Amino acid sequence: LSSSSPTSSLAPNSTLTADSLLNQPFVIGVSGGTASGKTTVCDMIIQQLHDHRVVLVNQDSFYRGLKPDELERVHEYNFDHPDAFDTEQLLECMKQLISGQRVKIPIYDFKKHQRSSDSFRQVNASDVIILEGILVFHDQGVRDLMNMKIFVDTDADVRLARRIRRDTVERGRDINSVLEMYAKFVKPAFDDFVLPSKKYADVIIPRGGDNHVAIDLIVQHLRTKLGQHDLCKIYPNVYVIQSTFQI
Ligand code: UZR
Ligand code: MG
Repeated sequence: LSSSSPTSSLAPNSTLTADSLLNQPFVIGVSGGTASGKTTVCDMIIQQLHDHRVVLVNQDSFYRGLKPDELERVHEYNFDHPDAFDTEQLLECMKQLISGQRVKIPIYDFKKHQRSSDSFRQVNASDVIILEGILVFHDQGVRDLMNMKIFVDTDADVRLARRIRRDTVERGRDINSVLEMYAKFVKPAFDDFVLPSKKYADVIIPRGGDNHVAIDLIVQHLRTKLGQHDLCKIYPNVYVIQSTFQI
């Protein structure tokens, strides 16, 4: 423990000051290509941190609902482009959550390409906030809110196979339209926007949810950080020396 004065900010580069530990939740960004296993990785982290308050925010929830003319030509709509998301609203929600407020998160319907007009998901303040999505590292403002950035790196053939299964079983699509969309939008946007954002990651997990060792290491690190958080609550005038972490 050190008595040097901490700086007060949302700590970038996975470092935390006593100030940020005291007042703000730990924010984790989880990115990666479509069907890479992002949701599985998040679920595993949440499961292992069962004794902490953890909340999961999906970037998918912030898809803009399609306007009637866009709905008519839905096959020409690029859902994999950064502009498909309402990033302003995502930022606003994240900032409120980080400041300890309860927020309402929109509910997006993947079959209708619309947001629910009358229902929201109510999310309470937490110790850990996980923000998950294909493009959560794209916007600098969103990136700057994160204390740890994880990129789930899964081979493209594995992702495409999973994507076909998911879209036909869960999202009511036929296989031809899935393949057409993949070639026209999903793959080019992965190359143009998702892959370039991998450079911002602190931790890269190969093979996604199958990689138990990586998830154990991440959870161990989080437990250390959250332990420091508890310590700061008990001894608010004592500062924690910053530590770094790499896999
Ligand atoms: P994940 N998506 C849809 O299929 N329909 C929509 O209404 C909105 C989004 C897809 C989107 C992207 N692309 O590849 C994927 N398309 O959801 C991102 N086409 O979700 O990270 O869970 O794969
Ligand atoms: Mg997902």
